Amino acid sequence: MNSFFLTTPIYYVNAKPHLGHAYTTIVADAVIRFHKMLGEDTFFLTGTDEHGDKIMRAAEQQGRSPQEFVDEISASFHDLWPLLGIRHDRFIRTTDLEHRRAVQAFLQRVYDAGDIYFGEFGGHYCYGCERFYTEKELENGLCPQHKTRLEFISEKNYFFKMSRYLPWLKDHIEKHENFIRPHRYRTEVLAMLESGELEDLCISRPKTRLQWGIELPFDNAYVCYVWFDALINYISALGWPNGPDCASRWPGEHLVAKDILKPHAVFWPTMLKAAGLPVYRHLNVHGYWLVRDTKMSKSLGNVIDPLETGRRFGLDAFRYFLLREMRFGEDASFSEDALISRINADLANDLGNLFSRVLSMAAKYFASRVPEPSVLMREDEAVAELCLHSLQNFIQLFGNAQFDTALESLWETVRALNKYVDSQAPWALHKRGDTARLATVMHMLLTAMRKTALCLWPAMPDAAGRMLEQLGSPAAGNAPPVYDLQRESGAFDGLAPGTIVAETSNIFPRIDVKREPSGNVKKAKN
Ligand code: ME8
Repeated sequence: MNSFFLTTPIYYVNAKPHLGHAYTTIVADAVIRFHKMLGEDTFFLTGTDEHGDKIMRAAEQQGRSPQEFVDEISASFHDLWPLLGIRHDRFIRTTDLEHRRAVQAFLQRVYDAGDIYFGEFGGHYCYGCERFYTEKELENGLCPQHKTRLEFISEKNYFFKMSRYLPWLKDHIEKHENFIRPHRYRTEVLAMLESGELEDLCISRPKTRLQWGIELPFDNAYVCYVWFDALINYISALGWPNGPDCASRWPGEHLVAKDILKPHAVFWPTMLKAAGLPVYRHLNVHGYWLVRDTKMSKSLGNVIDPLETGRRFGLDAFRYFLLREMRFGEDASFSEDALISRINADLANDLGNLFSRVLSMAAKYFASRVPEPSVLMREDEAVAELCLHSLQNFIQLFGNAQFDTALESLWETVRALNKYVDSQAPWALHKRGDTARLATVMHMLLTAMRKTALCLWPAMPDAAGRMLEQLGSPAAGNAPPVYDLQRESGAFDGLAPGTIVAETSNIFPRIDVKREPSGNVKKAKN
């Protein structure tokens, strides 16, 4: 069995989770579910990043000890994920003992190999980014991310000889087209590598300045730089260096937003190479969720609460929206208007309507039993072909991290099925007493609806489960996988004649909006 290992970033615990974190983790959950349906042995890792100045300062501001502070915020991430339908296999915290040991083992290994040296360093330090900036990287003297004035710090530190591995990295990226995807980020990283701006990486902080970190195994006056510590979570969670899971599950894939492209695309692969480990398979990079054209972030205070939004509009609809609305790799705008439009257009009108009209016709004409089809006509064959084609497209696109286009491809079938209902007019066939033709049309519709529902399980596990149940198929489970997507896309089958289906369906009710004079959207009660 193929194994598939996927990670999200481990989130900083300086504030509570917001829509941005929820997006990455929901996408990861959907990708994991998709790979389960391909019959793979999946492992899904997420967690929290708990060391460093940023956390230390946030704890100090609240007058609390760092440990007490990180315990509370880490729990708010840990406890949120199941409420968003997310099922991870492991939640790692960088304050875990096994992680700290793995980081020390990693440091020692790279040190012993001669890739860590001691030297003097000066740079503009941003506490928000937890990194030094060179003069060239500043924008008008300010941090390019946080737009704050930076402090110049000069001190003795340990360095990782990253520059030694940069030619190898460039070569690797050039040879593996999809190593970093979408392509715009691959291009960005290659430009970074060609610019000559990358140097060795400062990987320590003197304890005189920071204590909240992992002590270097070869010098107890220093702690490890938070990024060097954090990236190692991707293997420490698998029990590296000695755990058996590491050998069977690594290399995996990563999912991150563009804010942390450089540590994942440059630091991490060179660190792995220096430690003699294989590099990851893919780095999947998405854009930012914007709110009124500004990046949503904890520091800007314009955050959307994912739990509240999921509860108000329905968790499955919310998950669908996130996957469908953002073109993976590009920025997207979040607004309740956009969410409501998607729910009403795609879910209520297209998909919900299809289910409700077809199931009520099946109840009326065949007492809710799947009828036996008779001879297929050209238009029936076209429906079957389109359905299988869109499933195959879906599999290819979803597997290639093009989630929005994958769902769009499914909707081609959903819309075509609604048109097929209109053109075949089952009510007219019934009136004419053409039962054989009516049975074929209804059979085609129910079979295609079942295939569509299967593909929706990764994005909308609950709703897809209910759709499948309405079609007399068991809801997809977590393990072992009930449905084999690859096989399902190869034959237009799956619904045995005689199967009992639901009499009605109302999975995605329309949301009626009333506008307040202020322009705020108010959700009307259903
Ligand atoms: O960077 N839009 O943690 P972090 C989309 N601890 N995604 C967003 C987002 C937005 N507006 N805001 C945040 C860190 N994210 C490090 C990672 S990994 C070894 C260490 C998501 O809490 C997105 O996944 O700042 C982004 O990459 C991540 O949160 C940053 O989380």
